[in-house]
Amino acid sequence: ISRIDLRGSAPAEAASGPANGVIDRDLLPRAELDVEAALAKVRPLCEDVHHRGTAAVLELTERFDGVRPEQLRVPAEALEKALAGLDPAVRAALEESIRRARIVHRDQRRTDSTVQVVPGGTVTERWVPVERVGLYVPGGRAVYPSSVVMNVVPAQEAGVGSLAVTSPPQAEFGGLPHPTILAACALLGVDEVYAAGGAQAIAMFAYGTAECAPAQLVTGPGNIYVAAAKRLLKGVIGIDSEAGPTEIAVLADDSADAAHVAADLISQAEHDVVAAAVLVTPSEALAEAVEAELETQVPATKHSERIAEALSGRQSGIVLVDSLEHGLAVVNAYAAEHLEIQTEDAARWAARVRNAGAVFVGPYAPVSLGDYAAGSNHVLPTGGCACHSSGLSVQSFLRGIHVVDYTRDALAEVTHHVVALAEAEDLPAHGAALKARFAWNVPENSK
Ligand code: HSO
Ligand code: ZN
Repeated sequence: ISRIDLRGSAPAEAASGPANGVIDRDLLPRAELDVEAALAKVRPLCEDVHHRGTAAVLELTERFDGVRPEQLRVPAEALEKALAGLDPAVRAALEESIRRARIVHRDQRRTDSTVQVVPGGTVTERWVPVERVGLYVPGGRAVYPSSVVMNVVPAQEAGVGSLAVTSPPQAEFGGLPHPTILAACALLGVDEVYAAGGAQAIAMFAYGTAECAPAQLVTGPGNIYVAAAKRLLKGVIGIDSEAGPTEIAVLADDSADAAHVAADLISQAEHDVVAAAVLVTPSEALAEAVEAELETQVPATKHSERIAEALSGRQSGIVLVDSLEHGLAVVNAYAAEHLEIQTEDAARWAARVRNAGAVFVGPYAPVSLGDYAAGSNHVLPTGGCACHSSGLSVQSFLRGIHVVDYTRDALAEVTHHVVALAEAEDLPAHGAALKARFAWNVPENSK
């Protein structure tokens, strides 16, 4: 893991002002993903699915996943069988994960609210769930039943009526998606599951096929082709934010346990060779201790090669800062997907974090807890997007509809203002639509 020494560069304003303006983000480690390049490859595939439907999805699946599922829709018996075959400890853990996620997400539900703007004039905000959602679940190396939970629970708690899951078929499982994915779907009560992956699966949800009705929204992480297909088809279908490689940032001082900090950095580096693990600290002693811990811990982990590559990549590093105040400005500028605060008075520092997908406070809230069983969601903005976006929540599956209700008198009272603005925009017909209602009795001030 490399060191990036920002000491001596603490901006004087860092304490008060927003951090983004004062820290140069380019100095901080970060991976780049070239989704644009994948767009050209993905376009013809999506068009093919648009025109030929199921036949195209099956052919493309065979080409890219090396197996042709017997049918696109996973039969109910296969879901039941997968659940029956699930390791009891994994089943119990998934159930607890689902239970906690439901507690948190149920609380996110919004209630409709009506505001009386003027006597006789109200605006109601009505929260309406998206009708049908498609959820993409990756196959291959990253088989994450926990991500099925994190996507399905908020959709269900939002009241989405129809929910379908798709995941690439696996040759070793007879052309079905991975059995733990199927079991997680069964546990969550999702019975509509497809054996399709890649760009063709996104196109299937966007355009619909004879077997799969089109969805209004698709969520869930995927590889670069999935990301490209989402970018291409957004407009035809709503998408969640693009999920990039996982990131962990840790803001720590001398009070942190170096072994735990190292273990947490390793935990997210385990995802991917391009995963980012960043420690931000004013303590040279901690930096050294964490380096030493990494040296002993990394070789002992199962995926040591992948982890070593992620930690030595330019997206990872130990950033030395002048003070925790400087460190706070740095992590705010970085806007990590996951941010751990392992300092004295951790809650106080955490309260001052402005940009992060999720914040983990103190020594007993490691990111892995949030990945599986905190109740929080683990689908979070990456790549610095945490400065403008939020993680997946019930809100992601709702639309707020303004319902405008005015009486005759309330409309009459404001007509002259609408007419004035309409005229200023050279759109007199807009004003006329109001005036027409008062043809026999135009209020004095709206002529
Ligand atoms: N850390 C990942 C989520 C995950 N971890 C799934 C384990 N399984 C992105 O937040
Ligand atoms: Zn993780």
